[in-house]
Amino acid sequence: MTTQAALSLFDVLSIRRDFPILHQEINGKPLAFLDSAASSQKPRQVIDCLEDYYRRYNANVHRGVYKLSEQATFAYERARGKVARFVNARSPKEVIFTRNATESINLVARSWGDANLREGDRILLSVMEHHANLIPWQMLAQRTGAQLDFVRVDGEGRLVMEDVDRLLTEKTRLVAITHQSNVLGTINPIQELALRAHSFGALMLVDAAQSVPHMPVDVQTLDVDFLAFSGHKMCAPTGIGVLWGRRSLLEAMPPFLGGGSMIKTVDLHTATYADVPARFEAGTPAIAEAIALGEAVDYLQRLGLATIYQHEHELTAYALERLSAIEGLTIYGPKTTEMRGGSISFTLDMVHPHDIAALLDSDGVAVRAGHHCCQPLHTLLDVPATTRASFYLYNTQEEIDRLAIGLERTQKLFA
Ligand code: 7TS
Repeated sequence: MTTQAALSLFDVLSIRRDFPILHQEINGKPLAFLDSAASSQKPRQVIDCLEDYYRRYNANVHRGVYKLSEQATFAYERARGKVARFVNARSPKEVIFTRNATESINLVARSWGDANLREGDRILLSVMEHHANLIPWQMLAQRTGAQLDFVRVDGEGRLVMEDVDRLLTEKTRLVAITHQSNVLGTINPIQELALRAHSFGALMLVDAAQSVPHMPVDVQTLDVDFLAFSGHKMCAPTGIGVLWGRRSLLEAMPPFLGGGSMIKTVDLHTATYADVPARFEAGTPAIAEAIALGEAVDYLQRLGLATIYQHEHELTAYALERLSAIEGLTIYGPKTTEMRGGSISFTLDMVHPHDIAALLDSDGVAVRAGHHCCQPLHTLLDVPATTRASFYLYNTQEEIDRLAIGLERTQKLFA
């Protein structure tokens, strides 16, 4: 199928009509939003859902016996069910609402990590991890005396799988690796990694912040133990994230935060804790945001994650082709779309990544520049920063043309 044909099957123009924010001018030019890896835009269905909650049934959950509280509780728990089905969890009890992927990973590090890790234990990470899947393990290592090992990446930005074989031992208690790199775009072989981790008795945690929004993710097929992701990267509001965990593991884990809603009984000196997931949801949760996450899941599922993935795949192929043709431009990460998602980071000779982003912004093209919270990876790539374009379901070929034209102009300006 040609790129044009594939794109036309996916009715991107009608999808764009769902996203009010896209229909505006920036610096006198139509907005081309190419920074969805940082945070996605929201369709009107999700915005309306938030408003509907506050207008019609705003109330705290799991406490009131009155109508509004029951309605809010029902909608909040229904959203949990939608998320559970979305990742093919065995039960909604395996879904814990957090603030974001960062908090989900910290929850595992604090709760499971502190209870289970000892001096001499090892945690296997990769050098492409976002700080969210690095710092919590550094902190855990400092608390427990555990040590961190790192799988390297090759010149194409792929994990060096021989490192996995070399570094995985009986001492490894956890493998924590990203499903899709937010810098390189690399999609990692999670199923294979989980298989190898389990063969050494280690658990497998997946940072799915960049995969769940973009492709079908099934925790049973992947056969992993923990999966963390954020609502705001998948058309939902900020302030809501998810930790999926295998139920037997969650049930054995101590609480992360203490407070209301996470207890069974309390006296002045001790308490017993609620069952999962309530045990891990202390305090008033992000009710509206969780309900709107459920709406975002409905929205993505109506289109189909395989279809969304295919659309982004076509856009990425086109972008790789266009950007590779620009003189002095270096792309970091896989140069083909095989096992690759739609985050493309690059440098342009003689031009600072921030200047590129600023010049593109003057054309209405929004991209991110910096180390993208992956400073160790940038150190290894031997660049302080890159510029990154990232795509989602509402992006078009025409926006990639504008990116490429803007980059060609920038290159000429600085040549
Ligand atoms: N993991 C990965 C792979 C990410 O890309 C991000 C956010 C996170 C974890 C953390 O997500 P949060 O919602 O908890 O903040 N990545 C980016 C990015 O690439 N640009 O801005 C945020």
